[in-house]
Amino acid sequence: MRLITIPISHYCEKVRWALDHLKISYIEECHSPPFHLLVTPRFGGKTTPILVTENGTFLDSSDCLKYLDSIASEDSKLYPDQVELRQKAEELQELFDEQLGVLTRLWGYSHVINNSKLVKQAWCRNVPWIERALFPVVFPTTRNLACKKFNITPESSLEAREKIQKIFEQVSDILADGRLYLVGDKLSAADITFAALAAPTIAPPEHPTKRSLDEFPRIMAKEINQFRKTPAGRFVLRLYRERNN
Ligand SMILES: N[C@@H](CCC(=O)N[C@@H](CS)C(=O)NCC(=O)O)C(=O)O
Repeated sequence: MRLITIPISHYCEKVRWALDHLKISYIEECHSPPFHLLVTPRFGGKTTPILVTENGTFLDSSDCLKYLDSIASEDSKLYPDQVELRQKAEELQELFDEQLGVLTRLWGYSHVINNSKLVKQAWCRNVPWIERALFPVVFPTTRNLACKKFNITPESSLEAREKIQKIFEQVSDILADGRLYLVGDKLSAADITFAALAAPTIAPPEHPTKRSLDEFPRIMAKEINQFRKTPAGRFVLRLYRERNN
């Protein structure tokens, strides 16, 4: 399988996690914005992740997980068997995909988008040398486009933070009865989706970016610490510790 990514993308991280969890071997092809746009249309898409398989190409992270589930062995399914539980997992996944992922991206970028050093580290990990070399040339325009596209402003960042806190509260409430996973008694697509899409606000030490908290701007690190202290934040830290074990 081939996984086409913008490596920092948390939607890509979600699919990477599912592949690793299922112990499926794959090649990750990393691109930095805007160079992904030279690659994704070849597969009929625009955004990343794109998963290329012998049974077809999947252009959305949840479609990738559903495909991976369909080929997973009975004991390592990503979605619960039981209809009600599966429905719950899909509902949570949709909430995280449609809201949490969009909000954490906005919040994360609002803290770093004007810092070309941090953005370069984030965008250029494992990408072809030519994309890395052209980063200084494309960064100003790409940054402006990203700010416009994701509506990154101080006000929207504050609003995003509040909405993320609300979703964290929802997740903390689900976990309040002491359960280990959001749905059912083992790791499911709902957990992977939550942890991967929440990761920009938690910066788990085991995350593939291997960022430590002192590399982030001070205010961002302070807010990450606040997110980490919530039950939902501690859940993300635990799932990352257990990842690949
Ligand atoms: N719903 C999509 C969202 C994917 C997405 O937004 N990917 C972003 C990276 S975080 C992307 O590739 N953006 C580049 C672009 O819009 O050109 C999914 O779950 O796969």
